[in-house]
Amino acid sequence: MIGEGPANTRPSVTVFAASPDQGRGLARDMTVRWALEELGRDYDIKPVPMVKLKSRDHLALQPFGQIPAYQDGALAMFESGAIVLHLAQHDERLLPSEPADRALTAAWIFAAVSTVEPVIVHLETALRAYAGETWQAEAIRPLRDLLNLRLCALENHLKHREWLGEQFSGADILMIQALRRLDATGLLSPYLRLSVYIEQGTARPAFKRAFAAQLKTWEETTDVAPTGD
Ligand code: GTB
Repeated sequence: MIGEGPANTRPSVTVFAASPDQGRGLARDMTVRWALEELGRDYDIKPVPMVKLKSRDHLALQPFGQIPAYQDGALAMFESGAIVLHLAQHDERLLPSEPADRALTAAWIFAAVSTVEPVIVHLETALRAYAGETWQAEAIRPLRDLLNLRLCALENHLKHREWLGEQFSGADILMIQALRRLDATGLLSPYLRLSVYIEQGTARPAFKRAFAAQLKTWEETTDVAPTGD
């Protein structure tokens, strides 16, 4: 543990009451759950029904009306990347203490959320929006090209190393979760090293515990009718 870490408090994470990913662990609460599991921290979940996402109460926690939001004692924050960084800052298991490694790992955290993930999300959005259109392939070409640039760069970076930095870190959690969103698209198939990288991450006991927990949430929690703000 480095510096003033989270004490003996029990954090909570907002999650979809009924995730549209149907338990595939693709919604971003999975990222936070995985980080917490790597640290062996217990946590509560707060399921939010879809109709409550834009309620005043939830907007006070997450200004964009999204999940996840994170609370720990007096601390309340949002953005999965920032939450992982917050958790990692206090623990070498997710962010090394050696200054150069630490700075580079932080760079990879930002690369995951700002250089790689947005391209994946924009492509997903375009695939959905243009589904069934004869011109879909042409319309998404610029996004596919950009995605391939990003994936080639990552494939090359990982060619001779196990993880993004010198050790497994919060950056790998964020990057692997972003890449997992491509699973069903087939777009990862030319990238053999990236496929193995995802397998390495998802084989970790902490990933498996987080995955099982979010699946249980999906199986057990039903979305409920609105009751007003
Ligand atoms: N930048 C924010 C962060 O990293 O925390 C983005 C948060 C975000 O996009 N949250 C999504 C959300 O709350 C859920 S994770 N959306 C509701 C809204 O915006 O109103 C994204 C997601 C949703 C569904 C699937 N799926 O079905 O496979 C995968 C990922």
